[in-house]
Amino acid sequence: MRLMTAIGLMPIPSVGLSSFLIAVVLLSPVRPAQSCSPQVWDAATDFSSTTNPNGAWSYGWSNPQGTSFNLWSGQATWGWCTFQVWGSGSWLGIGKNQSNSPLCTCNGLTRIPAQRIVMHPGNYAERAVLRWTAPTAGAFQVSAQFAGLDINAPTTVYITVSHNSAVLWSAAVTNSAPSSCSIPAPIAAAMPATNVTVSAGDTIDCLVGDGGNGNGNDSTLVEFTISCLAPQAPEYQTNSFAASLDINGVLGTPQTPALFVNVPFGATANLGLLSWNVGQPWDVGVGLAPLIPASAGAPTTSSGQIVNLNLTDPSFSLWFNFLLGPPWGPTTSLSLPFSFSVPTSLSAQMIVVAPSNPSGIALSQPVTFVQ
Ligand SMILES: [Ca+2]
Repeated sequence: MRLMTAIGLMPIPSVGLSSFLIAVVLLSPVRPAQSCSPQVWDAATDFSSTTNPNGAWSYGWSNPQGTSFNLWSGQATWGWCTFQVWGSGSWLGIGKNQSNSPLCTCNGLTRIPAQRIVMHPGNYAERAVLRWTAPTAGAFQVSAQFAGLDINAPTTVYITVSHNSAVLWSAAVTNSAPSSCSIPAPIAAAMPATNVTVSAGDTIDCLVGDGGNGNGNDSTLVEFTISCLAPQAPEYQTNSFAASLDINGVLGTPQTPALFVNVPFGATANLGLLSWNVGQPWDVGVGLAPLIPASAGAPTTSSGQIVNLNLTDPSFSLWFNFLLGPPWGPTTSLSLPFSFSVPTSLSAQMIVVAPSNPSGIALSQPVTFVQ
């Protein structure tokens, strides 16, 4: 009840600002370097014949224009090969020779190197699509190369590598594999290493189309590699089990905070607070000013946590005058319904003492609520 009152009468107890600032600054002037994990996604090395999507990789197909994406849900055996591919039994599909020897007996006409991926367009000009979905925002480098794998006639395909709907590179592949299976197919087209800045969830696709002359003899070797150059540094703090705050369960991301705008007057929302640090001091900071992203100067702790509230905002306050209220608990979570009857704009972020954290504190995500 006290907390509900606190929310309803915001801003609540003032002060605490100076000590809060001191704590943050003393505990952490340095922002940790960002690193990538994993560093490299190699379509052949990562390939799965049983899972789709498979981590960042998805195996699918598109319409002839290359403007759609359909995820394969099942596997089939190509009539001219003995190994399974993602497909439906026609020529359209994606597979990998998972043996350590070249596959030389696919209808006697196709040479698939050991541990390499082969893609084939469809009978109705559908394109085979190998898709990578960015797990995080940042800068990545895309590399690809291709070769024809049929020996009775040149492979004739058209390759497109795209970032979302934007084409990064395209080329025709028109060559054949050597008749001797022990000789690798020569690379016919190579995409220069290309740096791309992506947002989390962006897609980078490799599409193999039939080249406009049908899909006969169009087996294509595909080497497709994406390397992380630098992940985008987080701009906003996210929740953890040590400190979690949300409104109606909505979570932000490292690049996008949880925002509630144009909330109807009188509408009831729910403030959720959670921490496993029962018995520890805690607090909630509240202010009317907009959030500050890390790149705009938000203080950051030694463990990389970001104080997104504007601590210099005159309206900034803390519920318990900076950790001076009752300790957190005895339950690990609180659910507090609230509503406003007058136009209100506020941002909030939770802080909990966390002895196991190098900075000594845990911060929740910031949330902004605007009526
Ligand atoms: Ca063709």
